[in-house]
Amino acid sequence: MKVPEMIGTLLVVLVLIATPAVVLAYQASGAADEGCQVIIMRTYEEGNPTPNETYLKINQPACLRITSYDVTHGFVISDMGIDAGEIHAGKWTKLEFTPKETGTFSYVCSIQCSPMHSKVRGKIIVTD
Ligand SMILES: [Cu+2]
Repeated sequence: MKVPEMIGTLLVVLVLIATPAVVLAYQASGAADEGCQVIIMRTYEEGNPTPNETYLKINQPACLRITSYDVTHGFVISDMGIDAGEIHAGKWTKLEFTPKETGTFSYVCSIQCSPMHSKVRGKIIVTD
């Protein structure tokens, strides 16, 4: 094989491998859903969910993409009647809803995730 052919073959192989890898990495990053805000659940020992405060607008469709940094967590916003179910490490859960009231709403983890489980919480802040 001549050098230009080798370079051409190498480029084709690189594109064939790189394209799916980039697409998968992008989807796994949680950035695939534009307009969704990301919440990463963590045990209290690992620093609690980040960010700890998430800002939403009243009467505007909200989208949260939630994942876990460590173990399986739950995600419940009691005052909004929302339960996102189990949040698994490395997997993404998409939550869509429209806040109908302004205020600060706590969310909590609903699964025994660590000895300090009852302290795993964050805030959803809905503004005008
Ligand atoms: Cu927990």
